[in-house]
Amino acid sequence: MRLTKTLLYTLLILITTKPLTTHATQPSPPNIVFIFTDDHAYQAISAYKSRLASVAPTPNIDRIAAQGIRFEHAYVTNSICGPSRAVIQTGKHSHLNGFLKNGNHFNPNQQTFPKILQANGYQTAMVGKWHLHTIPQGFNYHLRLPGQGRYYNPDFINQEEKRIRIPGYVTDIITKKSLNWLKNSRDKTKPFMIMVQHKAPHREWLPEGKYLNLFDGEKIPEPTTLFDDYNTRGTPAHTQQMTIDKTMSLGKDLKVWEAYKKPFQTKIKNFLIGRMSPKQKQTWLAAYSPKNQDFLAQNLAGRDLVRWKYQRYMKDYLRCIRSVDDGVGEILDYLKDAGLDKNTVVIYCSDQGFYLGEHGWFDKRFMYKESFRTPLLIKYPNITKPNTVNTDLVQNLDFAQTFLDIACIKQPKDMQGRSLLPIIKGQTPKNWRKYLYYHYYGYPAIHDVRRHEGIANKRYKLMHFYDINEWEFYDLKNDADEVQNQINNPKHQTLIKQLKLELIKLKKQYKVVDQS
Ligand code: SGN
Ligand code: CA
Repeated sequence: MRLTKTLLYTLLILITTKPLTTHATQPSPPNIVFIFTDDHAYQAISAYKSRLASVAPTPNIDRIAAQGIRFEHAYVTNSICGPSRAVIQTGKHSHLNGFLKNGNHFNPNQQTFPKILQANGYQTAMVGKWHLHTIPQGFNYHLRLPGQGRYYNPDFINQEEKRIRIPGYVTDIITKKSLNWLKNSRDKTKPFMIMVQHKAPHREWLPEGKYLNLFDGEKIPEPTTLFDDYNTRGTPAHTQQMTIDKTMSLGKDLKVWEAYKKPFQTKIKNFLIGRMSPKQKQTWLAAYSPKNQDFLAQNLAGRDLVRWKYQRYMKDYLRCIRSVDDGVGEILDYLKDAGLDKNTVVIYCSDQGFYLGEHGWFDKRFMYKESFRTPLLIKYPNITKPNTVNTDLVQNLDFAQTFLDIACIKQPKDMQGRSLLPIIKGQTPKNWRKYLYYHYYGYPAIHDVRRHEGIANKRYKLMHFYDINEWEFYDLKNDADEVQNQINNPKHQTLIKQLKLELIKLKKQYKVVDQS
C-alpha cells in the first residue's frame, strides 16, 4: 500500500514537472540563494542611488546589482510581513493562499515553490525569520526564529521543534548558520535553494556591538516630506499611528530609557538590553549612555525633537543594515571561493518597503510608494548583463514561478505571477503586465492603517479605502512624493473611471473575493 502511494506520488511529479534539463550555457541546474530582509527600504540600498547612498553605502548588496539587475519597479501585493512571505511561498495573492494579515496561520499543506523544488531533486533550506506560524515544509533544513525573533542571543526553533538559544547577534548567526549548511550539511551532488531570511532591520532596530558608534557625528539627510501635513490626503493618512513625532517612542524605539521615571525606565532597559551578556551590555552602555545624556541635556521640543528622533532612528536602522551587508558579502565570497558563483542565482529583496521618515512616518502597510515598493536585485551569472536597470512592473507574486523557471521546472497553472526569467535574460515579453493589484487587510491592528486595495501602473495610482469608501488618486509623474491626492480634480475624472474599470478586471483575473 505504502509502495503504491510512493509510486503514485513519483508518477505525479513526473507527469506534472519537466525533468531537470539544463540551460544551454549551464552545466547543471542553477543553485538559488535568496537573501531576504525584514523592512529593508530601497532608499537604504546605495545601488538605488537614494538620498542615503553616500552616507550609508551598502557595498556588498551593491555587488549583486553591479553583476546583475536592479529592479526599479518591484512591488509587493500586501505590504506586511507574514502575507508577503506567504505570497512568495505560494505565488498566489493573499486571498488565495489564505494568509491575509499578520497573526494568520499559514496552511502548510498547500503547494509551495520549495516543496516543488525539493520534489525535483533540489536541496532546500530556510534560515531565520519565518513568521508564518506553522512548521516549514519543503525544506531539507530549517532553523527559524520564533515570531519576530530577538536581536541579541536569540532563540531559534530547530528541526526537532526544540527552542534553542544561540549566543551572538541575530544577523551574524543567520549568516553563519546559512553558510554552515552550504559548506557542511547539504548533499553536494544536488542543486540547492536556500532562503536566508534576516530579522534586521525590523523594529526595534538594535545594532550589533561593533556598529554602535557608526554614523556618530554625521547628519543623515532628511526626506522632503518629514513634516507632511497630509493636506489633500483622505482620512487614513490622518488617523494612522506611525509617525516619528507621536508613535515612535523615546524608550523602546530610540533607546533613551533615561527619559522615563522608574519603574518604567527599568522595564524598557530590561526589554532592550536585559538579555545581553555582561560584555554586550557594557559595550552598549559605553556607546549609548553619553549620547543619551547629551540628548537629554538639550531639552529638545517640537520640530527639533522630531529631527533628533529621525537621526537616532535612521542611525540605528542603518547600523542594523551594515551587519546585513557584511553577511551578504560573506555569502557572496563563499560562493566565489567554493567555485559556486558561476552557477548560482543570487536574489536580494525585502518582505516590503518601509518609511524612512517620508510623510513623517516609519512602518509600512500603505500602498504609497515607500512601502508598496521593495528592493529587488538579481544576479544570474552569464545570463544577466552587469549593471542592468529594469523598469518593468514586477511583484513578489512572481518569485515562486521565477525560481521554478530557473530550475527548468514547469510552473503550476494555479500560480498567479509570471516568471521573471525572460526579463532577467533581457527579453521582457510583449504582453508583460500593465497594472499591479494591491490589497492590505490588516485593520484593526497596530499602526491603525485602514484596509485598502488599489491599482497602479508606472504613471498613476488609484487607492480605495473600502471600509470608509474613500478613494485617492495620484499622478506619479508630476507628484513623485504622493502628496497631491487628485481624486476630485475634474481633469482626471475620465482616467479615474478607466482605472476603476481596470481594477474590476484585475480583481476578476486574480479571483479576488470582495471584502466590503
Ligand atoms: C511589530 C512591530 C510593529 C510592526 C509589526 C509588523 N512593533 O508589532 O511596528 O509593524 O511588528 O511587522 S514592535 O514594537 O513589536 O516592534 S512585520 O514586519 O512583522 O510585518
Ligand atoms: Ca516586515
